[in-house]
Formats: sequence, structure tokens, C-alpha cells
Amino acid sequence: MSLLEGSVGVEDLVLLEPLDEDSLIKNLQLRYEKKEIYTYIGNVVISVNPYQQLPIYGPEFIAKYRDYTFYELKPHIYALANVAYLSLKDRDRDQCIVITGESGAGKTEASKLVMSYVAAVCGKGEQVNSVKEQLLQSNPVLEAFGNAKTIRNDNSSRFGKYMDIEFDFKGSPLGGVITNYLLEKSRVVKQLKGERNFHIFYQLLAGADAQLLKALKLEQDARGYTYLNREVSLVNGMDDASNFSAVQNAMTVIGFSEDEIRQVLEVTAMVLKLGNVTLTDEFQANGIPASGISDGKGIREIGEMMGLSSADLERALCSRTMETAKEKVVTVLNVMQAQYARDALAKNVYSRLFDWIVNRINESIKVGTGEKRKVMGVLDIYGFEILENNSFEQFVINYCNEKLQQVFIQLTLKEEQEEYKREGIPWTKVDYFDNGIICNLIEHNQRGILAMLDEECLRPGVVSDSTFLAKLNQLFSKHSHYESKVTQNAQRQYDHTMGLSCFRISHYAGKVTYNVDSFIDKNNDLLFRDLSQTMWKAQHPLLRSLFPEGNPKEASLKRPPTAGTQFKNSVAVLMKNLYSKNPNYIRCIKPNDQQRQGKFSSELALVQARYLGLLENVRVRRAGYAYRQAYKPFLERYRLLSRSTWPHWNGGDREGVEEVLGSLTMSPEELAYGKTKIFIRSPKTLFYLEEQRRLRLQQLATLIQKVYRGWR
Ligand code: AD9
Ligand code: MG
Repeated sequence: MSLLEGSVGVEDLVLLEPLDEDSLIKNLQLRYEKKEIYTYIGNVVISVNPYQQLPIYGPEFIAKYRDYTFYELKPHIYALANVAYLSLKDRDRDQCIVITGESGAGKTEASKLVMSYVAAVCGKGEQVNSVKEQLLQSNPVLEAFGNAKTIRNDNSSRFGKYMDIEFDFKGSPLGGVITNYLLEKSRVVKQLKGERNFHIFYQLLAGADAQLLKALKLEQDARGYTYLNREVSLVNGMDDASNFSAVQNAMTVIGFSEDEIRQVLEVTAMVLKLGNVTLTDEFQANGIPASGISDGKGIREIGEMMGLSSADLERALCSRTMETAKEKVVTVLNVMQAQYARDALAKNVYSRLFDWIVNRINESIKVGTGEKRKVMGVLDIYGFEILENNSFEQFVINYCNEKLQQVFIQLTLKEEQEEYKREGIPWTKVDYFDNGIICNLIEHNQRGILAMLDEECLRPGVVSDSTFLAKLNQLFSKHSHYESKVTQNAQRQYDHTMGLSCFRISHYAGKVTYNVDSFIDKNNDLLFRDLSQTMWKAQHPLLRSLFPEGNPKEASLKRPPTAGTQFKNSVAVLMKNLYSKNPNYIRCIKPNDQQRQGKFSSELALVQARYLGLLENVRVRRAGYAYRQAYKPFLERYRLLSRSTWPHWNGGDREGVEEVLGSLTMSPEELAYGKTKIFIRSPKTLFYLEEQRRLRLQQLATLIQKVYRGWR
């Protein structure tokens, strides 16, 4: 096997000649056409979605990658998982696997490959196997409730996920913790043409037997539900009915009781039924328009399921109570407002149910305190998004990616340079773009865009999306990464693509124009108190538990943090977590927009290669050394290659390494001796060393056999 195989391109982009965007993309394409979907940049794995099942996974391949070092076999996610796991187990270094790429690029599949690899190689025994099963079975459950068919991906994750898998000192799994980010809850009530709601709704309808449907007061036909996009109740190759039993089974394996599963399905059914609550115009005695519910049966059924009277439920949906210090004023909502309230309730119930499920899984897989553990974190999170219309969601998603890029820059590039400095090795400086300035523009505590948004949300008086925009324009008129119609006009630029209600940020990955429409509303994310208080009165235990703030005793005047602040805080926790670990990167690329096998669009791949900063990554790797290791373990591994260090060596580790490498024919530029580590420039040299070692081991084995035979 070679790292430099002409017909399939180079296996490590560090070896690319000449090095430019064009050759990088051509190399990926050449490999993709030969079904070689993985390529390295040093220890980073680039994965191009094959959109077909390749025969490169499963126990046989796991066994292969388990026994070889990184550069000996073809590039693979298994090789990365192996290095990460070994480093965790043997060197006691916590690891994180950061998987990025745009929607449909293969992140979730990659994360499952990592998990299945680790599960296959770590520990044995009944207890350990049951932990592994629980960890693996969390995937189908989270996918049922958090994934949906979108235009880009039939199984798109509509939430971000970070999972810490925890191991004992021997490297056997103990359990884990899952953190979820920003479920796209607007999908519960509305989907784009050609998309679906979350899988669970279709699974439930297709998979539940007559008895369950009756108990949940559901009709089987998905077309009967307003919240389910009527055109696409089926997805090619997806069997909703059998997935439903797989999900129920997975929940049981994780440890959900029968009663808990039933309650989860009941709440899911309530959400579905809420969509069919039809609100109509009614008029009050004084002629003011008001809303009412026309379908008595529907609301009665939901009320029964929730354990509420239909009158209470109707009141919560169709009116609003304003409380001042002195009095309570009840106003009736018009139809639009009531519809808004109904949808807000459905979105809230569903997203809180999702959080509850994540917490419930965590309860099952959490590890008791006190035990010292090693941790491997796996991050599968939405990639950078530039849509036609970018809103609050894209803004926070792109902020998260900006932060991930910062981690990448700091950990990979800076660390790289700093390590050379520490080791006293000459370093050719590589310039790279530090995106700290963009992160700051968004997250600065007092003067960032998120802080400005919060200020507008909390400010008394008339606030709107446009007052928010005006504030940004005033503050950032001179910021090099901020633009809007106002700042453009001030500089006499006339750009027809920029709308009046938009601002544009020059992200590291490109310019994105955001429309401020609904920013305030989405950031506030407030549920009318009437709704939360009514939900808290529900007899249904799970539903009730989702609305603790509805308890009048708990109701404090302090408002919960805004959606933006919550997201920023959870991103900060995530970053801290990643910084404390040794990073391993999987960069996923989507080869075409049609989810088709064998088709590689160079233009599409190029845009993604830029987002992912691949060329920059190669340049840094090339400027430096692809491989490094401390003298001691290096000497241990290779000392059998030189007669002066094998079988005995009494000198220092560094001197021993010098002996070993001096005895082989290799060019001096290939090596650099640092203070504590040996640095090797290209993977080829490492491969050569490994090859020599293998030959030598064979030789020794034959020798031992001969001696043994001689004894007999
Ligand atoms: V999203 O941001 O959640 O919308 P992902 O997670 O990046 O997206 P996903 O892993 O779901 O993409 O991959 C999309 C589809 O591509 C999968 O459903 C598979 O059909 C296909 N895929 C991805 N990776 C592989 C693979 N290694 N082998 C075969 C794959 N098929
Ligand atoms: Mg995904």
C-alpha cells in the first residue's frame, strides 16, 4: 500500500504537487471516482459522501484498522477512531472528534462509524456490552425525534449533538452524557415544500397498531394532519413502520419504562392533534373580533389526553391575561393571535419533550461520581449555512461554526507553531486568518450583536426588528466585517442585493446576508404565561413536568435567558470542553445536491473546501512536519532497526533515536530533532519506517523459530 498512488490520487493532501485549490479538488474527485472517499491532511480525515454502501465497514475492517498504525492502511474514519481511542486508553489523553460539514455531507453517518468502531474495540463482558448497547441505541431514538427529511437530506439532523463517552482507566466504557443544541422547532408546525416534519410523527402513524392508535386518538392517515406536509408522507427507502418498532425497542434498551414510552407517545400525539385545532372568528358582545375553537371534538380529545378541561384549554389558547401590580386584565385574542399561540404551544411542547428525552437518556447512561474517567467527545453539529433567506437560526448556527473555526485555528495551527517553538525547531511562519474579530463582533458581552439583540428584547418601550437593526448600524458602521444598506449608502456603495431589513457579516467562510425579520421574537422565545400555567395544571404527568414555570409558586418575575444568550452560553461550555481535549477532525464534503452516487461537482466541492479551510490546513501541515513523537516511545517502537540499539541500549532516548535513524538511508531534511520529540516531515518516511519494522519483525520471528527448532 502506498500513500502516493498515482491512479487514485494522493492519500494525504500534504503530498500534493502542485498545491492549489484546483489540484486539491481534482485529487478528491479522482479518488471519489475510484470509490476512495477518505483522504487525509495529516491526521485530519476528509470524507466525501459516497451515497452508496461501500464494502469498507464492519467487523473485518475494524479488525484490520485495529492492528495497524495510522498511515499503514488506506485513509479511513476507523484509523482516526483508532488513534483517538489508543491515545485515550494508553496515553490518558481525553479526546474529541469534531465532525463538520454542510447538511447532507455525512456527519451523522461519520459519528456513527466512530461510535461503532470504538464500541467494537473497547472492553468486553456483559456489563460493558450493556453500556455499549445503551450508548449506540441512543442514536435511533434521537434521530426519530430530532431528524427529518429536508430538501438536502432525507435524514437531516435538525439539532446539534455533542456526546461525551466516558471510559474507565482500562478503556472500557462506563457511560456518557449527551448535550443537544437548538432543535429546529419551527418544523413542528410548518415545513417547506418537499420536506417533512420530524420522523417520529410518521413512524407513529405508520407503525402503531389499531389499539395504540385508538388509545392516542389518532387516525392512521398522515394526510389528515395539518402539521404533516401532505405531499410527502413517504420517503424513498425509509420504512417508517419498522423504524417505529426499532425506536420503541431502543427506548426499552436504554431503560425507558413502558409507562414512560407511552407518555412520550401521548405527548407526541397531543402535538399532532393540536395542529388540527381550528380557530375561527367569533365576536364579543361589544363587536370586537375574537377567536374561538370550531372543532369541539378535537379540543375535547386533546383536553382528555392532557388531563385538562376543554374550557381551560380553549381559554389558554384564545385569551391572554395581563397582570399588573394592581389588577389582572383578560384580553381576547383574534384568530391570528390564537393561531400563533396554538403553534407556539405545539413547538414548545415538542422541543421540551425532546429535551426531556435527552435528559432521560442521560439519566440512564450517566456515570456515578467519584470514578476517575477518560473521555471521548463526539461532536456532530450543523455546518456553516448560507441559504437564500438567512434568519436568526442561520445567524446562531454560523456563529457556532465561527467558534469551531476558532478552535480549529487555535488548536491546529497555533498549537502547531507553538510546539515547534517549544521544541526549538525552526518554523517557516504561515500566515492565517484569525477570525477572533468576527467572533467578537457577534459575542462581545457588551458590544456584540447578541448583546445588542438582548438589549432590544429587554428594553421597555416600542422595540422592533428595525430598531434592533438601527442600533447595529449605529454601532458597527465602521466594522470591517459588518455591512448594511445604511453603511453602504454612507460609503456610496450601491448594492441591489442588500435588502433594507438586512445586515451582512463577512464570516471566515464567506459573506452572509441576514434578514432581521423575527429576530426579536425568536430571541425572546416567550410562551404566554396563560399557556405555561395551563399546561402545568394538566393531569398528564410528563406534559405537566415540561412546564415547571407554570407553577404559580415558582413563577418569578425574572425572565429566563433569551434564546441567543442560552445558545451563546452553551457554545461557550462546548468550546471549553473542546479546548480541554485532544482534537481529531473529520471534515465532510457533499459531492452533489441530488443525493446521487458517483456524481462529483467540482464547484460544489470547492465552496465547501473553502468553508472548511482545507488548503490552509494543508499549507500549515506542509510547512511543518506531518508526524512527531516523544523520543522514548519512538525508540521503543523502532530500536529493533539498528544493531547498536537492539537488543540493548544503555544511552539516552534521543541518542538512541539518532542511532536508529542514522542507520537508515533517509534524507536529513526529513527529520528534525526537537527538545523532547522527533519530527518527521512526510508520512512517506513514516511509512518507510513502519515497513522496515515489519520486515525486521518477520526476520526475528523466523530466527526465533529456527532457534526453537534447534532446541527440540
Ligand atoms: V445534516 O447536517 O444532519 O442534514 P449530515 O449529518 O451531514 O447532514 P448524514 O450523515 O445524514 O449527513 O448523511 C446523509 C446521507 O448520506 C445518509 O443518510 C446516507 O444515505 C448517505 N451517507 C453519508 N455517509 C455515508 C457513508 N459513509 N456511506 C454510505 C453515506 N452512505
Ligand atoms: Mg446529521
